[in-house]
Amino acid sequence: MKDELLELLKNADGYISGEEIGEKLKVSRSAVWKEINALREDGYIIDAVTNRGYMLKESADVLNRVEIKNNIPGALIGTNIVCFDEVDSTNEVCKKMASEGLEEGSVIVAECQNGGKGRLGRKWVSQKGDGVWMSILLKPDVNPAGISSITLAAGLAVCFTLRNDFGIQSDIKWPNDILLNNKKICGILTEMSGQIAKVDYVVVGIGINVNIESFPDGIKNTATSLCIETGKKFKRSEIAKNVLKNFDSVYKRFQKDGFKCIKQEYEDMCINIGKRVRVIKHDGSFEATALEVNNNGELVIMKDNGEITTVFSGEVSVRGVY
Ligand code: BT5
Repeated sequence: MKDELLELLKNADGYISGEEIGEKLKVSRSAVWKEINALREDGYIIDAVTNRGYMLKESADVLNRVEIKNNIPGALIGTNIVCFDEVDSTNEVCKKMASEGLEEGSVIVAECQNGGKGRLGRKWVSQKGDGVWMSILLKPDVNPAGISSITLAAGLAVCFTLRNDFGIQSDIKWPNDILLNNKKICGILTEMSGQIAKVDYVVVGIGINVNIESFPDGIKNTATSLCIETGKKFKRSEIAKNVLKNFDSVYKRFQKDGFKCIKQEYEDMCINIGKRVRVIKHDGSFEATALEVNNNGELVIMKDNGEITTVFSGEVSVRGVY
């Protein structure tokens, strides 16, 4: 009932009386009062005036369905939001729920992950209340080779959101990192379930460091948060909602024409293009110059001997040479 009450308060034009809320939600006025207080405990500021009722003055920094849901008609991504307080990893929860029939476009969100994951078994620091840790379920009609560019599409949506909706000049580091002032602010982990020629589903996990004030020793020189870089706190649900909205529109274009239709926008935000990169493969590393991202989402590089070749995201890790 808390979500329904919040929805009523958010959609009300000014004050809404306890009686009207009670009628709409089919509960007593004292039950309304109890839920109003529960919302206040979450951090919502709600005005109560005798004979007029309640008015929402300010939303809280909480991740809930009402705050995050994508209400744009025809949207696929973000119309069904499932929130948890603590999980091991939102990707794991999403995969489990996918196997139980979770609908496409659903998003699993958690306040805290005690087993947040990066690629190749690496850990993702996901402390409570300070970040957006979420996973999106997609069922794309592509072959498994095309999956890695979904990560690029998600990265584009995050970078676009930070730049265009929040005025934060972030960059993409190919393939899956979003950087702010050369430090990592967001990572993306895409996992797939399927057979050789057919994808059953894809889970796109996005971790954004929002209000984190300090990081553990191991990553404090490479990781950062929106709060550290801007000196401001952000409402995490606003970031999550905008990312989902933008990912929805990027993904729709991607589904129609593949990576090539978002290639230019991606390259414009990609910090590596025209720069020196270090390509780290399992059998050694070398320096090269990044030329472009091709229509398949692979990074085209020129080796120092003039040879032009491509690297794809599953194969290598690319470090900037700054
Ligand atoms: C990634 O891996 O960057 C993918 C991160 C995906 C996290 C999301 S959160 C929601 C969903 N559920 C999950 O369990 N995961 C996804 P990779 O490129 O392998 O980078 C991992 C490396 O980044 C680590 O080895 C650390 O060096 C560093 N790192 C760990 N936590 C970080 C953080 N919060 N911010 C910045 N860097 C971090």
